[in-house]
Amino acid sequence: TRTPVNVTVTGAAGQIGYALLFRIASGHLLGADVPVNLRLLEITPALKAAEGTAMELDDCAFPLLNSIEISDDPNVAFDGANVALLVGARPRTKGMERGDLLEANGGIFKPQGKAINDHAADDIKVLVVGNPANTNALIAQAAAPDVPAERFTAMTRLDHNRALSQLAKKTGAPVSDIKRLTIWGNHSATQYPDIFHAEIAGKNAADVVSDQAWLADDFIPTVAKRGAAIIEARGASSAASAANAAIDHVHTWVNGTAAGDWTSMGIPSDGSYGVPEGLISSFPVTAENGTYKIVQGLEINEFSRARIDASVKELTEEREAVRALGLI
Ligand code: NAX
Repeated sequence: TRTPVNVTVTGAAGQIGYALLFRIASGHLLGADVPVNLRLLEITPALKAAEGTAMELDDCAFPLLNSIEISDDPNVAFDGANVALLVGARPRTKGMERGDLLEANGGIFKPQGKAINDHAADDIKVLVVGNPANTNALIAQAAAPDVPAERFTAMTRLDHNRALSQLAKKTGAPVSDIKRLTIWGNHSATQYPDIFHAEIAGKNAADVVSDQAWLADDFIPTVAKRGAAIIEARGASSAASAANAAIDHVHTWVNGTAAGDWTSMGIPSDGSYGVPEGLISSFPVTAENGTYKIVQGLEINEFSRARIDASVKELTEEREAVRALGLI
């Protein structure tokens, strides 16, 4: 049998944690033949709730779940971690300034990055879900100088999946017919879902839609503001769909993209497509054998260029702000 993989989940007692842990334990994260050791990190007051979730995990008798450990110490929770899902974060509360939000999250992601640096396994792969995800990933990465920078990623897969679904609805095509969609930039309202390179059953998606007004006034804002629409409807933020996207992100990273397709991941820029080096921005990527590559050579039209630049500008400002706070 295979050696179990150590998977650390932070914010394990939260609502995304609750939707995520059972799918990791049932084999959806890494594969139906890969046993896992779950390491749950929570803040002290939430340890009891995490224990309750662990009791339920026990009660599922998952054949692939080798062990569960719960801790409020990042040095313990990240010890030997092969995969880390950083879900717990400080949400923006009413009246909170951006600087305060970034500072509060720096207090979470800087020590977690250091603990990953000092204790995680050599093959560690990190996905940051907790918002502001791209900049939190940057903070964690900066605190982990011994870990290759490209192992720190931020989640835009939920945005990617939302865009797939909206495009499928508009065109009547099944989502499985849609390939090569891209989310560019920040996981925020400035993100840019790009259909100009996407294909629907082999035909260019922008040609199939051929409705510029729908694209600019409906599709892009619907995808970008979907999180707020879910809160409005549910009275709580996206949880099951966010957990599903986290599963998709790691599964694709580890097991690869399908031939002829790509996905979207927030990753450290190498300068491609004019995105300043080091910013953690969403790109079209392919993955193979546990590593990913930015899809190169796509032609970026004027419509796309302006939107990518606007989102990248926001990321640059966030980087400046955390730099000024001494967080990177
Ligand atoms: P919850 O508030 O339900 O859960 C967060 C959990 O994190 C809590 O149990 C809390 O005790 C824990 N936590 C806080 N600080 C911690 C620390 N230092 N170490 C370990 N655990 C800590 O939030 P939930 O709905 O689960 O959302 C989690 C994060 O995901 C939020 O930041 C949210 O904004 C973000 N999201 C990101 C998305 C994305 O696409 N990238 C989409 C969904 C979601 O909005």
